[in-house]
Amino acid sequence: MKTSYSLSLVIAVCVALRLLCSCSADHRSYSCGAGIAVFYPETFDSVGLLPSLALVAEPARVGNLPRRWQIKPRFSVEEGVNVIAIPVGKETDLYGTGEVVGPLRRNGATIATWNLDNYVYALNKGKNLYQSHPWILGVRPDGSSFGILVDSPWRLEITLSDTARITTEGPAPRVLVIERDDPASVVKALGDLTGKMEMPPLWALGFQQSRWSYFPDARVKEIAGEFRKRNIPCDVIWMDIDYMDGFRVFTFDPARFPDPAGLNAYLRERDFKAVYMIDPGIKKDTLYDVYRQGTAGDHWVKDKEGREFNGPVWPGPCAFPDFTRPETREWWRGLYEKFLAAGVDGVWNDMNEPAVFRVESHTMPEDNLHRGGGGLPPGPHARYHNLYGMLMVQSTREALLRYRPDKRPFVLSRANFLGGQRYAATWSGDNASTWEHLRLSIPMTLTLGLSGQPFNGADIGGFGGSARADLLAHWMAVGVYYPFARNHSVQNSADQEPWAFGEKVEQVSRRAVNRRYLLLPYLYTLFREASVTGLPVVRPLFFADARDTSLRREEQAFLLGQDLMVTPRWAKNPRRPGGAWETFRLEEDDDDGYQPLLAIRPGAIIPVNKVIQSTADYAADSITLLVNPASDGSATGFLYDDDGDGFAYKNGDYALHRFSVSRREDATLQLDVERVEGEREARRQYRIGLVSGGAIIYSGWSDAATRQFPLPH
Ligand code: MIG
Repeated sequence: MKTSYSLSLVIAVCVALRLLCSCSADHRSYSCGAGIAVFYPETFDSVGLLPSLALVAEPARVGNLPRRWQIKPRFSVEEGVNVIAIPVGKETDLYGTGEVVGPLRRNGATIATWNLDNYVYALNKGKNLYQSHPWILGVRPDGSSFGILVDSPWRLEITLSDTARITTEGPAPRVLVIERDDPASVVKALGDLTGKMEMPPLWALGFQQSRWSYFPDARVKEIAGEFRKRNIPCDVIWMDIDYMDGFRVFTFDPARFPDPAGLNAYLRERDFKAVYMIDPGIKKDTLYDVYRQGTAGDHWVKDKEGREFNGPVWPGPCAFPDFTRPETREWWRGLYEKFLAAGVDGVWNDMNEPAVFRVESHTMPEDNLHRGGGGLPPGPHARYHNLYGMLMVQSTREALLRYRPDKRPFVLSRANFLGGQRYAATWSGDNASTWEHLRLSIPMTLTLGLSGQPFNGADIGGFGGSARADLLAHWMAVGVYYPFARNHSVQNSADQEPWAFGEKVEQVSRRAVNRRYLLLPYLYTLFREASVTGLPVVRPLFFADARDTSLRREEQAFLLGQDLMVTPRWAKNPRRPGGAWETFRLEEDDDDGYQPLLAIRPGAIIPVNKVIQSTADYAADSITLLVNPASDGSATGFLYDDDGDGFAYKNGDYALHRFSVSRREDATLQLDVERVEGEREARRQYRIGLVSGGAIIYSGWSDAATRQFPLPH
């Protein structure tokens, strides 16, 4: 009697302990880093979801879920559909969700993750475009912030409300949650989890000119010539689809582009780079060498019966490389060898959602088969659809690295996935030449930055339809602040080069592009910061003060880095962060009613250069430091400097300089320059441009590391 009593007591205690243990040490949710937790659904289909191509590493358990962890996903199944409900709080402002149409603040919005060729964003109300980012950034009234990463490449629907709701017909995914004190720290943590943009070549930060398409080669030369003749700085000319021989990728039209190497050399001599388009659809043509190789190597995506899948794109019926296969990616890399040897500087991967014509889905069937390999399991297209573009640009980037090991790759991709900033820059696809899309481009570039992709921009002037003079002028004036700044337009539209609408628009455009090149030292420093920290290049105004809730909806004015505020001329009642931001002009005569207002943060120093016609002339040897001293007279700023290309910077051949300005008792400003990182030596002179009352008051030049400048009155 006594024995059995104590035995059942022991059993009861054991059961209770086990229960306790499983509560505090739940195998389904745990900490995987400081302020980062992962939550698994009860049944987790690792074959359907792993390996994660969004994350750079598997989230390893470092401890139990901290007590009082706020954001906890709840998993359930409703009518066969997996549902995740995540209470995020009534007062929280929600952002992120990547490349979609809509306002910066995304409360109340529903988006879908399903890469879609979405001409002028007309399909599906713009709920899904070319790229997918299953990622939410939440900012609470006190500025404390969180991030929610739904680690699934399958189609999701995400509704942003007090309780965020995610549904998927794919397997129930795990969810990672980041907790930080402010939104910038959350975005940095996203960069740690999903990787960062590698440092691009400096030329990719220059202004770029494109259209569908410049041909023949004489027209390309003419466009390049116009830029130089008119003194409008420009770094890159883009070759769209018509350079190809009958839309066969990796070929050149023998009549229109008989001598691509000659054309590229011509451009290079005039300090232009040449970027060429490559699409994934391979023309089904048994005389076409790439198609023959792909067939011989069994590289094509299969239909559900296991036969070669064909779908129409530009060249007519096409086969599509199965980029989930390591052998196929290796073959794809190899195709670039000869192509790059023609002097191609960068690659533009388009149509890689993948886009397929004449079907309602605009893509291939979801039950097409991908074979995987090298750790990726075989799976239906539904599993790999959102990863198709990412896998394509990964191998494109690797090809550039392989065949031009001394150059930094530049790849632009239309489709991609969360984490895809590791491989390619992006643009927001086929926008329209409308005022609405000009305005929309700002929340879109901000949102992509908040979703891990710093290197992005919209087609300046708009793609679909024809721009009008005034629209182009305003678009040039604002577009030069996109991290990726390229004018591009659809075929058969009115010309929209900066000079296409006459003298006035040309003058506005020249001033705008001049401003971008003047700001290049600052911009390049921001790209360096983005590549190291994952912070965006353009940032929403609320980054200036995460606790000022009045900034949370501002999507006309924005920040370039931390120190420069850009306010378009058409902004209606734009908000301003607190503090003595100073508005200034970069060039004496640049107030034409189009150029955005620029303002410098109190306590900031912004390094600017002189106007140059391309980055080939960039020499950070005479730098003007724009200074807006804080109330105590102090200011700080940074300048990153390296070769502008290549990888010597990875071995110390770079410099990060810190500038500090302080006010001295004798009413002079003292400038101290200190190299805080890197070993690169530079002979450089500086002057101070004190920003005051809308004007800039310049000191003389000095090359001393410490120097006093008289305080102007
Ligand atoms: O079906 O290559 O978004 O920038 O000019 C259109 C032609 C295919 C779509 C891209 C656009 C490009 C166009 N491409």
